Amino acid sequence: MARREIMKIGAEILARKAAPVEAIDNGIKTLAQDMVETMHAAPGIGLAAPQVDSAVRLITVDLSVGEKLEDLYILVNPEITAQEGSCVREEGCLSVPEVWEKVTRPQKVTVRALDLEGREQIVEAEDLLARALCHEIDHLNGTLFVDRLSPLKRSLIRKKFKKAAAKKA
Ligand code: K2U
Ligand code: ZN
Repeated sequence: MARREIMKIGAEILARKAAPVEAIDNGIKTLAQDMVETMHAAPGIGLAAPQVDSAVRLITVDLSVGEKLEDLYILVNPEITAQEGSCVREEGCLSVPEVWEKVTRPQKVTVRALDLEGREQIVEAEDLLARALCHEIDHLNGTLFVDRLSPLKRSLIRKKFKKAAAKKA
């Protein structure tokens, strides 16, 4: 178990479509455990593998942030198979520090995925759990929540981080 560095907006891997997990081997299981530890330490209620520099379709979600084991989801090759309704709520992202903006998302989603034992699981989610699942699956498709804001807001935010990165370089 080890925490991993969280990639920030501007990192190419965050804009790429992650590859499906072909075999749930020890590498994937170690990555999953490291993602759980990194998510809890952030703290966060979700994390996607590209955020820790691994371009594979693996996400972790835990609304209890480590308090309740039954709240932890480790989902391999997750897919949204149904969605319903719409709601707006402020979102943040561990890869876009200090930015909180309202994002419209489905109120309910059904997600089909494999668990680390390779068993298929169907997750019926609503409200914040639905939002976290959509937010993390977006990461697997190279979409950040800022890409769902108005073009003006999105360009202002991207420019701000580009300038900060240039200063650091
Ligand atoms: O993927 C990430 O960057 C972690 C996100 C996940 C998330 C964002 C907005 C709404 C749902 C999930 C967050 O940074 S985790 C931090 C957090 C904590 C409590 C409530 C919302 C977000
Ligand atoms: Zn995020």
